[in-house]
Amino acid sequence: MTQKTTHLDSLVIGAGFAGIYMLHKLRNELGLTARVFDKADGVGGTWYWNRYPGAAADVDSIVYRYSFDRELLQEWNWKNRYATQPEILAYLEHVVDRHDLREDIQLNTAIESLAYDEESNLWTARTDGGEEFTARYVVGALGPLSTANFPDIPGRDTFAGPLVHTGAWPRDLDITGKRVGVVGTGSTGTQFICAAARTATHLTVFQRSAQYVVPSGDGPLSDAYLTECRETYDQIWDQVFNSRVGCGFKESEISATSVSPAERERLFQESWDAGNGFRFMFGTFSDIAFNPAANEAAASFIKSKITQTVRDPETARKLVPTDYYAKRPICNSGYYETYNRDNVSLVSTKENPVVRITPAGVVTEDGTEHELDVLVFATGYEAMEGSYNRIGIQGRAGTTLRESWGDTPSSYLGVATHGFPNLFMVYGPNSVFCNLPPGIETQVEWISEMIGSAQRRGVTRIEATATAEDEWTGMCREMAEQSLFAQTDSWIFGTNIPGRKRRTLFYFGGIGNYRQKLREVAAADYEGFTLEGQSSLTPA
Ligand code: NA7
Repeated sequence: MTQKTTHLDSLVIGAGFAGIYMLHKLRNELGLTARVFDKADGVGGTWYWNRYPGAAADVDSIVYRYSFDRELLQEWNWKNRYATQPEILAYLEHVVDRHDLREDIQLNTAIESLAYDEESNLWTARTDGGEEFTARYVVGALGPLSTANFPDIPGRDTFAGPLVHTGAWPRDLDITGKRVGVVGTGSTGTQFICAAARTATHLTVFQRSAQYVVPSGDGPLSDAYLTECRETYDQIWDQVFNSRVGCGFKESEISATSVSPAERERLFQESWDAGNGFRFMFGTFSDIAFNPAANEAAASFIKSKITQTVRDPETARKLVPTDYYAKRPICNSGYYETYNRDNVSLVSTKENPVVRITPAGVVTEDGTEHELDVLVFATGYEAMEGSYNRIGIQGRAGTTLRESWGDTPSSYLGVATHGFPNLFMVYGPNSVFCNLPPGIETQVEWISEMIGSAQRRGVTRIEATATAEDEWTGMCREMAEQSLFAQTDSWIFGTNIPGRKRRTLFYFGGIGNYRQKLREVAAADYEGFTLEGQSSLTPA
């Protein structure tokens, strides 16, 4: 049987924040034929899959959105300081309809393989439904956190009730009146814990590492505040795009060790009262993530809040973290207070490890069988390379991306990797560590400008050089090593996955500097890329 192959100018994988905007750029602005593929039956990416109770953004909603559609900034208002999953999904659906993108989004379709052919200079994509597409440009908008880390605990498949990962929460799963267990206390787990405690009969938390959690300060946004934001959006985005973490607050420029202990306490308390994890880490002092003494001051403040809040001393002891305050900062409404509820219990799996899962629940080393109706894994993701390694991607000379990356995934500028011409990534390895919507917008715009420039000049092959990629990777590594983040285990360095070698997965220089670097590379005629060829987009 002859396989029918459909040719597109460009093909995008993933229909989340990145893929939706990429389609708009490629099709509506550059005039290319383009199609987005997503294995889900709806758009939204992360916000499609993460339907667990309590799922919400923990960056202020006024900047957890696209900035490019200036009219939409005036029309779409969030209700609360933080947007919930259903609200963000509704927003993304609205953007898709507003820009007439739906007809070029093919849902229920996973791309299983991608292969580059040097002669034709085209990528061939095969789907799980047996379809075949060719395209000059491929953009991976796969989401840095989309491949679930699902620990292989003995007996995992024997559990009698629903056993779910938060990143694939079933639409019909209601935990009201159930005995629920949750493994994992990252930003997902802590959100889930606060919400689940309110509806479950009993919630058992299996905690591996205690977390530093600060209040979110969530609440309704007043009309006056929303009006002010609508009137000042130009300034708001200007600040976001020239900042470090892009979360919409003024970042501190003073060292925690340059002020008196009383002043430090005052600023920590002020930030604690205002709420938000990024703000507490980057808005109070400039050096919490870098200077051990500054970090210790912030950590002590949070630890004192834990022991003041949690009534049972043994529970409080387990909740007090022992490592640096140097993971992705977390905030929530009433996290520590949740442990004062009669229906919540905490198991420290460092002290009392989980040994197996049975049909009835979870057995810990002390012999206790924790009986459960629902078992939830909030155990995070195989960050960055996980989603790319799931697709068989073959570049030049048949080399696979998996082989090329080995145990150190890398890229040039977070957007391209040597040996894989015309393949771009939104949030590939060593992209900027910041609020994701502005980070994503930055990359989508830059990639589409580069493709647009290639189109105008008759360039048909764009490829990162090995040297540029090595330099970028080395620089990201050196920068990360100056941060205390490098001294804790988390998905930011790939060390949440057992047996993984520590690797740097982010550029820690801030979104402002990152954008500056992108501007410089573009101004130097895409320095670090080779640009070749003179042919039309449509294959003969
Ligand atoms: P995270 O931040 O990776 O958190 C995962 C949690 O699961 C964390 O508490 C882990 O403990 C725990 N974990 C992971 N594997 C295991 C095993 N095998 N046993 C017990 N506990 C385990 O994922 P999230 O989904 O919360 O957040 C990911 C990002 O999504 C977040 O940063 C936001 O940007 C959005 P650990 O701390 O590693 O000891």
